[in-house]
Amino acid sequence: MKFPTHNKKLIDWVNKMARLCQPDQILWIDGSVEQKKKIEEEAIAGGEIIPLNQEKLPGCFLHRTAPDDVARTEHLTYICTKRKRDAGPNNTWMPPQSAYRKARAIFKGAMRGRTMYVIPFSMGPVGSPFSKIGVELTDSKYVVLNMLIMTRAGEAVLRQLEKDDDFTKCLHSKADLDINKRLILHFPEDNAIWSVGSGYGGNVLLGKKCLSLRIASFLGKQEGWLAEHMLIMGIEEPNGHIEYIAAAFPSACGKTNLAMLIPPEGLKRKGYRIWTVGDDIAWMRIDSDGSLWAINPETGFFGVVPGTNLQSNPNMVETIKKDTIYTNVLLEPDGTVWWEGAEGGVPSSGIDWQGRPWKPGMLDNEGRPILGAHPNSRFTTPISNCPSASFRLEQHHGVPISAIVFGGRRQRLVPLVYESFNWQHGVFIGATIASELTAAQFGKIGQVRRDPMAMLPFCGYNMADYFRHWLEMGKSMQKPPKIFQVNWFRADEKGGFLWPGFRENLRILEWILQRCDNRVGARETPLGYLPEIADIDMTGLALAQESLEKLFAIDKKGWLEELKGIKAFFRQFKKDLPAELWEEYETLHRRLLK
Ligand code: OXD
Ligand code: MN
Repeated sequence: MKFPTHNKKLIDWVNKMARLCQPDQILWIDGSVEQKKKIEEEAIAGGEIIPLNQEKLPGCFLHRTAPDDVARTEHLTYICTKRKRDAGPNNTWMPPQSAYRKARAIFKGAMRGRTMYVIPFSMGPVGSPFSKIGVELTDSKYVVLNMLIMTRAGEAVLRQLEKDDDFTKCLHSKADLDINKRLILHFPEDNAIWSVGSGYGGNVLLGKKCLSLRIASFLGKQEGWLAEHMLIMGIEEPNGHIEYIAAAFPSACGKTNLAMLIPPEGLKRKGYRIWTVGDDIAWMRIDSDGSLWAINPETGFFGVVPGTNLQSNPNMVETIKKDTIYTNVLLEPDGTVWWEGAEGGVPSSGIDWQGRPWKPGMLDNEGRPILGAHPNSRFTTPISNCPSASFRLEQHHGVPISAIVFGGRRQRLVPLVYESFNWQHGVFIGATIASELTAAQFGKIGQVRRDPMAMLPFCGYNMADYFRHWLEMGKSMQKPPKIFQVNWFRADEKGGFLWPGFRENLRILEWILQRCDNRVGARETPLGYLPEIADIDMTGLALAQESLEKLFAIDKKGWLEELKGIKAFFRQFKKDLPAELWEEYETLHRRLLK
């Protein structure tokens, strides 16, 4: 066959993988509108996607996954390093030889009767020193169409690969979509990813979690940069100056909503405006000015649909009106879509996410309501359609980061906001972030799961080494960003939220930015620097003084208890944990006892 590249490494690898998977044909994705259209038509004909009402939702499609293939399967996700120690205690490990052997047996002949698509893609602007190239081989048209939204894919990337032949080798096959033959394998030492047996985005859009977090975090450690599970947003201040922050939150804590918030009425008078750079992933490097700069390697949002409405996220409501692939939502009779928590009323009938007739109020065998959309149903949509999209998305060095924010969901203990004393203390805060599980999702209310830097499911190597890398990065910067922790979820004794959240969170970001250039003071506490309540602009927000005080209260006894959980978490890393983190632990302990 004729190859559209001279890159020998790429040609050899495609040939080798084709011999293994035995597709009927191979098609190289060039990124053209015509080719995309053709693949869409074939996907419609084969039932992989359903076109939606093109008047109301132009360029939009619906896809349904298999009912047991609706989320990332963490227990089938492996880090395959030669030494178990290098995967660390928080990853599931498999030795590379057995991983390849097991997967090869499933990939063998898996693409018979199908086309193998070759998707050359760039995470980050093509040719930027911040970017990385991957090539995904897949037998799924859904994957191709999603990758065309989420990444820069096509010919320009192949041209870049003529100059620099390095790329992440990403192999995916749906195979039989059998959960018993599903494996999501990462080989950081080979710069390779093999995913088989799934069609769910987080498992198969290999540029996303697999490359941009697991493999990239490993590359970042080797090359001196950071790949993080963070949103990036610009806050345009009343004087027109834009400051950028990067923020890490575990899943289901509102990253996407925060990244594109619309200022609350009370602050609008000041002229604030938000610019969205990214909602999920940040790649950050120390640039020649000695400070930290960040790009969002993606070009789309792959977000959770339920709960998206004008109250939670008006910019997203606007974004997903066109050029969007919906996965596992309800199909209405007029060819539009609906999900629980959508704007407007509940439809009187539809086809649910599993393709079955649906009416509101239907119950399953156990008497529970049958949902129209799966709770993890998704939209895949281009950032460029978002009304708050930053004008700096294509800039090769990204944006300068003034503040790093860590957050979790904590009903008690953690104040609404506080600032770390310095970088090392900030790394300790990030390393000990935890989030409470809600009864509806995971059982025991209040149970805390530690999720360092919100990277627990995404760090591609030993987290002790990852913490060390963070500490080293701080030493290499002339002007490191300040590090903060926020908690939008603190509750009163009855469990009611004390803080309204959503757009009101800008009031806290305003204080953070004022701290970054020393425009406002703070009080020193055992935890870090806390705001004077009067320094938070509360114009237009009626919140009782008592609630505000509770939001910033420090429960020393509770924190001493918390330290026990942190100690247990740190101990699993044994002697690998950087001494600096134990040092921070001890000094926090001493400050709390004073
Ligand atoms: C995501 C996640 O899909 O964090 O972004 O699970
Ligand atoms: Mn995420």
